[in-house]
Amino acid sequence: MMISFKFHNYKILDSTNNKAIELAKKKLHDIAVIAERQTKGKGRFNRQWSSDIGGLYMTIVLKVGDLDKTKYLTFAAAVSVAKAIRKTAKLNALVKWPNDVLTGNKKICGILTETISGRENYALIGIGANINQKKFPDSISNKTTSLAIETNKRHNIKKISKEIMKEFSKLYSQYKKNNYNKIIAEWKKYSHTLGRKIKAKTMNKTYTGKAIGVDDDCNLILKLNNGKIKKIIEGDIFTV
Ligand code: BT5
Repeated sequence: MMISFKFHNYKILDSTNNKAIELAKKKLHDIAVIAERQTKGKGRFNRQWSSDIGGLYMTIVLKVGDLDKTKYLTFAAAVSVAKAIRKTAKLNALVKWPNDVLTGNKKICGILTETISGRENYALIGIGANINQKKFPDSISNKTTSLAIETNKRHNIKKISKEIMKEFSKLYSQYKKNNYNKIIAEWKKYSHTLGRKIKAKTMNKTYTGKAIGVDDDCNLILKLNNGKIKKIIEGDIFTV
């Protein structure tokens, strides 16, 4: 059964993830929280997410079981965004490990998954996608793009959010049937990462090698320059 998500729309929020946490604590789920802009948009590791008007800022609230499995939801969200971009803007959107969507080698979307654990567990899947922005802060402008920059026209944010949720619903129904392999397979189909020479920066170390796969747990498998195989569990990657 495909579930449909109710949209909760706001003009401005500090972060749609924070609002999602608040609503999940009131036991709301199967909803998508959307803001037109954010004052404190967040990325992973306490980074900032540039959240001017023109972008899509959306957090999906799900009630989940095993929190170890939420990484599949991050993959599912990235694939959903890539598919929605391909459909609405006819661009070659690809997913980059672990939580990005790229077009033309530039970041157009990032995903931040947070969780609430307790008697009931929730996953908050935050999606930031650049739609109609024409400018970004200097610090990120050379590695960032938007649909408007790529296509030279404006796009309907609401329509794209619906398209993302349509794709996400399909993958989420696989998730609920424990068909994680289906999600991984879809992610691989749209992968920008696999087959590339990359540098992976983890908390403690940097590794250089070729991305030769993702395993069943969404970890990135690198073949290092010295021939050894290294599993990357968290961090950031850069093409070299
Ligand atoms: C991410 O983190 O890519 C996750 C971003 C998630 C944002 C959404 S918006 C809706 C929801 N509510 C929130 O508060 N967050 C989520 P990470 O992989 O750590 O990448 C963060 C880095 O991306 C920053 O340090 C910048 O270098 C860069 N960046 C910041 N704003 C950007 C933007 N609008 N577009 C592309 N790159 C950006």
